[in-house]
Amino acid sequence: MDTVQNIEDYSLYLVISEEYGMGRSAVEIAKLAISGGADIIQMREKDKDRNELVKLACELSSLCKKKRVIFIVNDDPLIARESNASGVHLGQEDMLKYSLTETRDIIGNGKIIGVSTHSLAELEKANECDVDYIAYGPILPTETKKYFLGTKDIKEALKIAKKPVVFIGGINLSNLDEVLKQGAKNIAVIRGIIQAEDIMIMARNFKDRLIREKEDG
Ligand code: 3NM
Repeated sequence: MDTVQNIEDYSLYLVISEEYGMGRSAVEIAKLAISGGADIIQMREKDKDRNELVKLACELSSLCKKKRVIFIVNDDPLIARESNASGVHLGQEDMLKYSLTETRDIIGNGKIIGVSTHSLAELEKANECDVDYIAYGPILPTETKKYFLGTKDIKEALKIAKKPVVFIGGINLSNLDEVLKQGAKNIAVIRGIIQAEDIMIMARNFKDRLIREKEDG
C-alpha cells in the first residue's frame, strides 16, 4: 500500500532536467543526489516524447521508492499516475490543460500536488486550492527565467502561505545562507546541484546546511 508522504520542513528538492546535466543521465543524477541526501526528486524533461517520459518516470519512481524519496513528475498527472509517482507538479500554464480537480481525480487522494507560483497574488490563490505544496520563484537570477523576485519576498510569502513553500530559482551553495536567513525551509535546485562536478558531495553540502538550520532553528 502507498503511504501518504508530505513535504517536510528542511527538504532538499532536486529538479532534474537532463539538458543541464552535462551528459549525465537523469537516473545517474538522481542516484548520486539521493546518496547525498536529496529528499525529493522531480523529473522535468521538456525534450522527450511521451514514451520516453513514461519509461524514465517508471525508472525514477522505482528508484525513489526503494530509497524512500519522494518522486514528482512535472507537467503531466497521467504520467505521474502511470509511473506510480508520489505526485505531480504543475506550472501555471499546465493548470490550463489539467484543472486541479481533474489532476486530483487522475492521481488520487494520497498523492502530492505541487504548483508553481510567481507572485504573492498567485501564492494566495494557491492557498485556497487543493494543492499540497507551493513552489515560489524565481527568487534569484536563473537562466531558465527572464526575471527574479528577490529573496526579500521569502518572508512575505511565508507569512501568507498556508501550505509548505518550496523556494526555487538560482539557488546555489554560495547564496543558500541568504535564502535560509530570510526564513526559507525548503529549497528546490537544478543547476546548483546537477552541474556540480561531484553531484553527491554537492547534494550533501546542501542537505548538511539544511540540517544545521533545522537544528539551530
Ligand atoms: N521554475 P536553477 S525557477 C524550473 O520560479 C524553475 O517557478 C522556477 O533552476 C520558478 O536552480 C526554475 O538552475 C529554474 O536556477 C530553477
